[in-house]
Amino acid sequence: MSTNGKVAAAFEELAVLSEILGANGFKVSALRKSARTIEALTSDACAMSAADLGALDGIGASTIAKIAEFAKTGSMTELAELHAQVPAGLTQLLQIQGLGPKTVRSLWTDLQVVDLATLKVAIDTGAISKLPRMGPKSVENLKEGIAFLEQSRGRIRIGEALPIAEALLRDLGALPTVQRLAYAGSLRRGKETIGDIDVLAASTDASALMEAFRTRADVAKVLVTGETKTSILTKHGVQIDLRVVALDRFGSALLYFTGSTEHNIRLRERAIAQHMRLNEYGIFHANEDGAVAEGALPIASVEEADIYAVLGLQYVPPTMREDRGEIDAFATGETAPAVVEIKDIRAELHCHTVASDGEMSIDEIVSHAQERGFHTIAITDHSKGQAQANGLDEARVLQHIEAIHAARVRFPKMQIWAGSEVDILSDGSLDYDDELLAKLDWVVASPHAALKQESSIGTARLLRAIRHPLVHVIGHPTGRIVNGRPGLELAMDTLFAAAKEHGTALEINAQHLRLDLKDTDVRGAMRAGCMIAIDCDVHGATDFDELRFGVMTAQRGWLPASQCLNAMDAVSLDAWRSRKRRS
Ligand code: DGT
Ligand code: CA
Ligand code: CA
Ligand code: ZN
Repeated sequence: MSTNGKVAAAFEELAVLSEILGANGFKVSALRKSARTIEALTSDACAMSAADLGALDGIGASTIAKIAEFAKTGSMTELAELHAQVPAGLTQLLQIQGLGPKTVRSLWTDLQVVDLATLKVAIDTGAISKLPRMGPKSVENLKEGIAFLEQSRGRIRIGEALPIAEALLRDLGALPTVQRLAYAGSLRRGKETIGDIDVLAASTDASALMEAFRTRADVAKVLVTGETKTSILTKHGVQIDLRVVALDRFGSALLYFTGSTEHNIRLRERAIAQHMRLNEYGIFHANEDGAVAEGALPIASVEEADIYAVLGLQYVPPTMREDRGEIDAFATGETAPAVVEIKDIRAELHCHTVASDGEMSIDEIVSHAQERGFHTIAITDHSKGQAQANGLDEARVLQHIEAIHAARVRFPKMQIWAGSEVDILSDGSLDYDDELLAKLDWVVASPHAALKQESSIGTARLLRAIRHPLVHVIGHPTGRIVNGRPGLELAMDTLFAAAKEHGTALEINAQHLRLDLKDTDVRGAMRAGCMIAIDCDVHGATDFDELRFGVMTAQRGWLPASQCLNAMDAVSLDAWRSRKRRS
């Protein structure tokens, strides 16, 4: 947030708290007006003279004094005083759709409601109906608002957030006045869960842009709106922050709002050490006392890469901006780590046909893989223990192998392997015997049940599968579901060492529900020298699109293409496959 944004937010907060405390309407609207005026300023309010501020519409002496105090101390005494008078849980109620400061005040003074819990009590006991304008319909709306707030708290999976952001960018990008548009934040960094979606835009008509954003069909509630920032909640409970920035400062704003905060702190420290200053408006020369001269133009601000270059760094991909050693690794002159990219992926090594729980026939899956420019596909339907997924018994496996091999004549350019996703049973044995496994071209072994085993037992179970000479890859090694279940708690370093020793690959299951291995474990496996398969675990045609989540997770684990099976050429991959079973 820029200083103006912070000052405006402070005035808005003053207005809300005053209203809850029962201040007169003139005072409340004056505070709101100050907030809007400051928010819309094109120069830094804290750096403006009292005379210049006073000339602005709606800015009086007390506002000027508060801005001066904020410029000096970074806070406002009055704000702290008001906060001390209002229970913290009370202001949180404002997030409930349709609940404004006036009603919150009545809830507090008439019914002694101080937070969400006491509000629920007031609703359950019927006390709420004592308030004016609280008929049965309003109470019903309030209940819905509470349920919605509770459900929308917390983080959503990246696979849910990314399509929302893409649809938004498509819509806003269609406005002729929009010059540049990007999503930033954790979404751009490819984190497995997203707190809120951050979008940046440069536009010749900011108010038309904000209007278009606020009035989209998907919007359930506008949380804040102003000239430079609008925050909304979607009907699915996702918060989206849209910020308008200057076109010639887009790169620095994108860098700032992509984060992570920790990465940005490192960059700012580096700037200071080189007598420069980095902020969301650019990278600047600093004068003797470390400040930026007023009106100074940035050394770089249009593209992120230029700012990195000024700092003596190569461009750091967003997925690696977590302060996990990337600043040193990307210093100019170093050989920066090159991570695997979507375009490197040429094989899918884990997929299911209608034979088990997939939606496509063998030919349909193979043609999808071919259309995506892949050279290899391994078809890996479930083993017999997965009865609910129509897992194949021995007789069906033998038929299936023949059917898969028969497809080779119809797809002469594709390398097609008959495989299985064989269940790793709770003791680490596999769901098929070795004789059958040996007949398969490709074996992915995965845990599906008993995912709450004690760590030592789970680790021994996985170790047994890793050591099995006929297994190529361990599929979704922990069995976790993002935001769903934790999965097996394993001694990862032990598994990585064994996987390296036995040449068994570990999977990054690219399904956004799984992302298993997760980013930090990918980093561990990468360092241990393991081979990694990034697989979409395809059940339907759209699952191929999950690849990007797997690749971002791989990048977050610094995985180079050279350690990714799916990035090998067809001949090398086939050689790896046969060598694996000989060793
Ligand atoms: P999230 O939304 O919880 O998944 O995580 P982020 O990383 O998207 O965080 P968010 O939405 O709070 O802010 C987006 C980025 O903006 C964040 O990664 C860094 C930057 N940023 C926001 N506020 C601040 C701040 O007060 N200080 C610093 N240094 N950076 C900030
Ligand atoms: Ca965010
Ligand atoms: Ca945000
Ligand atoms: Zn599976």
